[in-house]
Amino acid sequence: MKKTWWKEAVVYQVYWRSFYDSNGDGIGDLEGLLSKLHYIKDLGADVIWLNPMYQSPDKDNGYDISDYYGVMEKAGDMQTVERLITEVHNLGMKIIMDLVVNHTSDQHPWFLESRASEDNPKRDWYIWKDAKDGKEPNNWRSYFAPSPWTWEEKTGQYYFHSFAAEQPDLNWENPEVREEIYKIMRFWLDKGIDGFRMDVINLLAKQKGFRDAADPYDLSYLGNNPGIHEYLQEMNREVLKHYDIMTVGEIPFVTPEDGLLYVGEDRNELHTLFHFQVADDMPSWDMLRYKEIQKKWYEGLKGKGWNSQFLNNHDHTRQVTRYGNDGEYRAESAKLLGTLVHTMPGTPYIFQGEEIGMTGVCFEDISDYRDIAMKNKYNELVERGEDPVQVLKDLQPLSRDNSRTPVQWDDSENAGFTSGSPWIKVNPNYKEINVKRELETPDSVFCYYKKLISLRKENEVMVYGDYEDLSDGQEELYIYTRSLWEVTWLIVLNHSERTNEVKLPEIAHDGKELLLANYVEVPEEELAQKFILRPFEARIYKI
Ligand code: TEU
Ligand code: CA
Repeated sequence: MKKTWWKEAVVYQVYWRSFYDSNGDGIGDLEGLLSKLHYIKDLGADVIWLNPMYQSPDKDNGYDISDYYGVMEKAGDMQTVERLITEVHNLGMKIIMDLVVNHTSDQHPWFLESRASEDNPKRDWYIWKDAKDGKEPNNWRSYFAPSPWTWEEKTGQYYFHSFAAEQPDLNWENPEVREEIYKIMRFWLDKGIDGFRMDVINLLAKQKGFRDAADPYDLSYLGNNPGIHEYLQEMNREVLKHYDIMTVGEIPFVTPEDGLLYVGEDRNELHTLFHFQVADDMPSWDMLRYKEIQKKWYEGLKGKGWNSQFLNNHDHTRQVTRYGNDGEYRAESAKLLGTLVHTMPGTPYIFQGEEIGMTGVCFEDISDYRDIAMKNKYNELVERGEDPVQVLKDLQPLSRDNSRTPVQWDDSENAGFTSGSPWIKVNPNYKEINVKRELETPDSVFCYYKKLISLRKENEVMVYGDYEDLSDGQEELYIYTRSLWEVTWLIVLNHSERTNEVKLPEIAHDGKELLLANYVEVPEEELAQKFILRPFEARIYKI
């Protein structure tokens, strides 16, 4: 497998509006990020993934863009972005930005033109369809709305949106659209950014005919449709291959089989991808399922394509709450999950705040929630007659706002995130969980992450090593190796609130060197064949 910088990198995701507010308006901003770059550098991350900061009415926190060449006022301005790129590079890091080109804002001038009249030259830049028997053209649902079709009275047609009505989908069949997007991409790459995280990139090609779905709630009809690979290969030819960058596609509904079509090294499409077999499809921890997913992806991509590892982002509940234990074993389980993400094959991602073990929230009132997906869903169900209290309760655990609360910097008011009033409530546990305290505590989650990351830098086995699961069928224990040439690492994890006995594989019977552990004291006189793991204990050995 070819060695590249983006395989060896650790990516740190900055959801800037919740990162750090520099001017007291309650919203994080790029100036705030600039002032905290040293923190990210100190952690050891190599690449920053910056969520969208383009001009936008901000209905979906920047994923509804009205000007791809402009910067959202809340975030900063073009000079700040340029300074950010320079500063990140000066610190020896790289920066990738979101590319959101499946849809635009309904306020984008292209859409304003498109909706103006049926004969407007931009009409075909979006997807317009006649009504069918006086109703929507098909029975599909959209991510954020009951239907992906919104009626436009003026021209008597529906337009299509995979997400909210304020996010109309572009028509990628139109070559003018594609050319325009490539121009935008070159503009940002020429400014010096180091790549793109490509928002729902497998949704660009739509199903021919828009036929009714057997199960409208299974949204997979939205993605992986014929034509998608031609678009991505064209994008690669026209833009990507001319730069030394990294591209990571956000690819819902993808399986290891079709994943290779996107990231196969001989395919000339993308470098790596986010699949959602864990984050979207595994609501709570399920060890057997997780192992199965990892195994299939490893075997599917081995030697041919590259994976990404993450357990949360700005769309998913914080990992320690969802997949760990955010009570008694918060620090231990946060470290255990970090160990997993950083020792599984693929490029690891850290979502801001994860490195201090931030937890999810549960707001008391729907008015405290900001996320359009949550609010739309709530309204839909309540309007349908369901009990508002129950609806809120059902939606809370997986609300995207769970992970969007401000980064907790210290124990001062608003967790030191802003001197004003934060755009979304701060998690009340900031007095206990905050960066300041983490930096002062030698065995904190932050310090553990720092060690994990530096191990990766110093040891290629963690990046390029073969993976083998030695714990098939075990529901609480995970024992696996990574090996490269003569080097073998053994990772042992106990994902449980109980103590468990681990029978070690024969290769690990003698001569183990402990590289990292998430408990301070590790008994020295352990048996060669087995040892005891405490709740959420994780260790990495060289054997
Ligand atoms: O997310 C796509 C999306 O629908 C996710 O909510 C979903 O959980 C998963 O990632 C894919 O199945 C992207 C952005 O990350 C999200 O913030 C945007 O709201 C959305 O696209 C629309 O642009
Ligand atoms: Ca601000």
